[in-house]
Amino acid sequence: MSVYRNALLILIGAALLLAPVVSAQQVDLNQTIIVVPGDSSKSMVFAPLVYDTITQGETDYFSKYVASGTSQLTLDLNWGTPSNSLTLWVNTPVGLYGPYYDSSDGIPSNGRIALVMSGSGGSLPAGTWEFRVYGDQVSGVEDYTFVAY
Ligand SMILES: [Ca+2]
Ligand SMILES: [Ca+2]
Repeated sequence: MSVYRNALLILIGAALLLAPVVSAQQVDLNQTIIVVPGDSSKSMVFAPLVYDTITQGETDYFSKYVASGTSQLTLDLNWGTPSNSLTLWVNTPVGLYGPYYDSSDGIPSNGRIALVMSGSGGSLPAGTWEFRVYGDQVSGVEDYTFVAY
């Protein structure tokens, strides 16, 4: 009887281990997308732009459909107040990327996160991408723009 019980406990233990294993596999998939600093001097006048505001602890969600064969995606989150900290998460079809901070684009205190994501195999995973802007450390109400193109 105790042998069966031990076997059952091992099975339960194995089942509990499944969740972290799956997470680890998603982390490994990060290698399929390359993220590099974007060009902060570039104008985004011609790109579709969203405007929103954020407070401490708030999360804003945006999404974009990435067509198959898309080689890269430029992300530009701009709030312009370096004393406030906003972070950017990118939920791709192959896993969650982030958080990205002001410093993630190589320019640590300009209140802006400019990144370029590209697929290591030549194209990005197609599907709906979700972008999360999070109010990491925000005094009052911070306004910002965000664009993904
Ligand atoms: Ca908001
Ligand atoms: Ca920056």
